[in-house]
Parts: sequence; C-alpha cells; structure tokens
Amino acid sequence: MAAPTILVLQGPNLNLLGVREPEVYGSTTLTQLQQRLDLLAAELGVRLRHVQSNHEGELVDAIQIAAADGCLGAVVNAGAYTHTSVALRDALIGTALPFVEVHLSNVFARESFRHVSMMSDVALGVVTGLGAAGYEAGIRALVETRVG
Ligand code: CA2
Repeated sequence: MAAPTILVLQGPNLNLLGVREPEVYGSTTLTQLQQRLDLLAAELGVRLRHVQSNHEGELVDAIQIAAADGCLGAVVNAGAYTHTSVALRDALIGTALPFVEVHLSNVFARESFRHVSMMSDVALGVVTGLGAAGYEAGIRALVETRVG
C-alpha cells in the first residue's frame, strides 16, 4: 500500500526563500527546506506533496486535489494570503482537510495586519516563528493525530 501523503503548501513569494530577506526568513532555500522535510517524512513513513504557488486559485486547487486524493492532511504556510484569503479558508473548511498553519517568522512580533489569520481558528494548530522546525512539528502532529 502507498504511504500516506501530506500536502506541504507554500503561498506567495515563498519561492524566494533563502534569496531575499534572510534576516526575516533565514538563508535556507525552498528546495533545501523541502529536502529537509522529505528526510523527516521518510523517517515517519509518510510522503510529502510539495506545492508552492503565487496564485490564490492554484492554492485552492491544491487543497481540493489533496482532499480528493485522500491526503492525510496539510501543512499550510499561505504567506500573505493567510491574512486575507476567504477562498483558502473556505477550501480548508469545505474539504475538511486536517491542517497545521505554519509561519517561518513570528507573525505576532511583526505588523498588526499579520496578527490576523483567516484560518487559525479552523486549524489543528498553529506554529509561528520557529522556521523549518515549525513545518516539522506540523508534519509530526498530522502523523500523530491521524485517524485510521
Ligand atoms: O512568516 C511566514 O512564514 C509568513 O507566512 C511569510 C509571508 C508573510 O506575508 C506572512 O505574514 C508570514 C511572506 C512570505 C514571503 O517570503 C519571502 C521569502 C524570502 C524573501 C522574500 C519573501
């Protein structure tokens, strides 16, 4: 049987990781982050489906497709769409895909508009400010809380 799959969803501008603003987001590139998470996933016996998009509708599509494919859940860093996107909130609620909201930076130590999330209240949990370790915590939590 195929290993259970977790969607790791990255929103707008996260393709710039490690290239711009290393003082805020660190010097690890998106590819390096994905490789690190893949190592953890292999240890835990799950697979990761990595999706990054700068387009809101593509992020909605990825959530719907993950749910239709029977993915175990999602680790979601929706970037700036976290703070604005009713469409992503609706997709997460509508699909009932269990998810952990993750932010590399501590959004509560930043501008007040980043303190608002359209999805925190429907997430299993939220990890903010721990960099790559936040994604790892999200993956571990999904594996530990999975039903079936
Ligand atoms: O801290 C996070 O992970 C954020 O989700 C990142 C978003 C920001 O809008 C959220 O408030 C918090 C921004 C992602 C932009 O990523 C960049 C990475 C490197 C260089 C420039 C942008």
